[in-house]
Amino acid sequence: MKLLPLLVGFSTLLNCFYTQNCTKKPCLPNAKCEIRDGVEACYCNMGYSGNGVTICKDDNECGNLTQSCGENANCTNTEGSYYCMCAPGFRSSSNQDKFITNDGTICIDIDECSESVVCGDHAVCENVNGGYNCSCKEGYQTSTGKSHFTPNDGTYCQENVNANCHLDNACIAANINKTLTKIRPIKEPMALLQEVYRNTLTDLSPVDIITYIEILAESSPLLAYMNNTISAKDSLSNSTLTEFVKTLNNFVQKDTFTVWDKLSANHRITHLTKLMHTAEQATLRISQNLQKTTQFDTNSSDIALKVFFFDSYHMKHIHPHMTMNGDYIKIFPKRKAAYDSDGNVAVAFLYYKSIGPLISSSDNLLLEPQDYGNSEEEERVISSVISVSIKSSPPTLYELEKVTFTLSHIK
Ligand SMILES: [Ca+2]
Ligand SMILES: [Ca+2]
Repeated sequence: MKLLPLLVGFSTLLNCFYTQNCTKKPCLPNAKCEIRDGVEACYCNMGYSGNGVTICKDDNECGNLTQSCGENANCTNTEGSYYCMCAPGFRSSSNQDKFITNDGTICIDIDECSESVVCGDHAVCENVNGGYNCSCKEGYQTSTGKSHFTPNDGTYCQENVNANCHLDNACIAANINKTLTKIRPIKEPMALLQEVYRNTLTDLSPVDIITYIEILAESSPLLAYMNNTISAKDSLSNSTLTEFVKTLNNFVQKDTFTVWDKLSANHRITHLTKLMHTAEQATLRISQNLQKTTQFDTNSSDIALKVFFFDSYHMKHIHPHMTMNGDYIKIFPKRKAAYDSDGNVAVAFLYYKSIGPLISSSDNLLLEPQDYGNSEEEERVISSVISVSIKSSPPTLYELEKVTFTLSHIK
């Protein structure tokens, strides 16, 4: 189609100098009699093709090439001609609705957000190429459940009940029950953990955090469930522990601190404590499924777990400890005259890299320490947090003499 303007010029030239009446044949109305290269004949007008005498058929300029009008434009064929128009969501650079190929016109995205579209109350508008999206502001959700909408599709933004109900115990309880009903049918530990992981990966609200901590706490006994016929209990225990740590990490990694910050210090410390307690219980329970003496490690970005499992015959030779980023913890069992009872021991160390600020008694945990002045009652944890939990069977098999910690300051 790049040839078109050139052809128009050429044709005009011919019209000026060579138009004559044909002596032998009558030409069709959309043809002219001309002498070209010394030959007198009927020639179809620009935009038509044929012999000029019996046929002059419209050229379909739009059909010859794809995108003959350029990007983001549509081509319309007409009798003897054609025109281009910008696609919906675009406007022509010349401000003329119609244009032809290569006349310098391009189609530019319309910024609906700044020009015309209002997404409605509690909504934000995002301009995109060829269109725009409306979505709800934080704390609001669409009435239709869609993530994006356009103003005329009947969707509007309403208050997100879940995001704001952390101050209301009845609302939290209702949300926990609703989620439990959805999750209870999942009986297989890995599937359950994967479901919680998926639901806590992004876009957590304060009530999500509370709800899923409750779910984990309630499911903690189930996480250790293994069908007795399972022969590979060791490897299943290891993969359950890995999945568990990966899921826990969703709750305590630094991205979630803005969500935790929306809870009062009391709520925050209560639920975080519940999470840590659940982590200890669940890791011990899962570890007790191990069949042979084991030392197992798993890490996520903000949590590490180290598990020791051994029987009374190996007890003398196992020294449970954990070293992580310069922090160190070791436990010492009571010396006994003889390790003569049969039984086994599970020890689980959990290392939380970043949760120090979450344990702060300040209601504004995201403030830097120097920003909240000289409030002397303020308590802040300035190291990572390590816990150790022990379960022996029988319970008297492994009693502690002492625990030693070395923790470095967070810089
Ligand atoms: Ca045409
Ligand atoms: Ca746009």
